[in-house]
Amino acid sequence: MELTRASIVNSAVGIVGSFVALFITDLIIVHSPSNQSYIFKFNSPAYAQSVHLRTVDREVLDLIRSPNANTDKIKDALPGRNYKVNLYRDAGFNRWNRVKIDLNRNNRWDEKWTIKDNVIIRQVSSRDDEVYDQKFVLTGNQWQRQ
Ligand SMILES: [Ca+2]
Repeated sequence: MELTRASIVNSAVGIVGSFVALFITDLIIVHSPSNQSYIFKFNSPAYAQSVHLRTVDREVLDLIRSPNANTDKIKDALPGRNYKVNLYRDAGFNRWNRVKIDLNRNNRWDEKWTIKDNVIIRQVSSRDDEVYDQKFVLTGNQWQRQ
């Protein structure tokens, strides 16, 4: 009898644990300069429209600030992430000058960035339909909505 009860409790804990794990993988934590954490559901408009630097922002900024490889394009420059990042160096530029980001890897770009004269502009498709209806400019460690 006790064994049966214990195994029922174990099963229940296992099931609840699975749901918690599923829930956690669907979230991403964004750190603000004040170290306060903002939690957004991954790929929600709130995530895409965040003015705070997200993990993806920090990784892309590291990429575009590092010296260029000898190529004009890198597909999936951050493999293994939930998001896909392509880098482009157009004619006339000696550094990466465009970035495309697919936040949920559904083959529709959620964001396109342009970098010119050290100004970084981020255009966001808040509905993930490649219609870029939001615009931000990087100012210090925050995105300034335009
Ligand atoms: Ca997408």
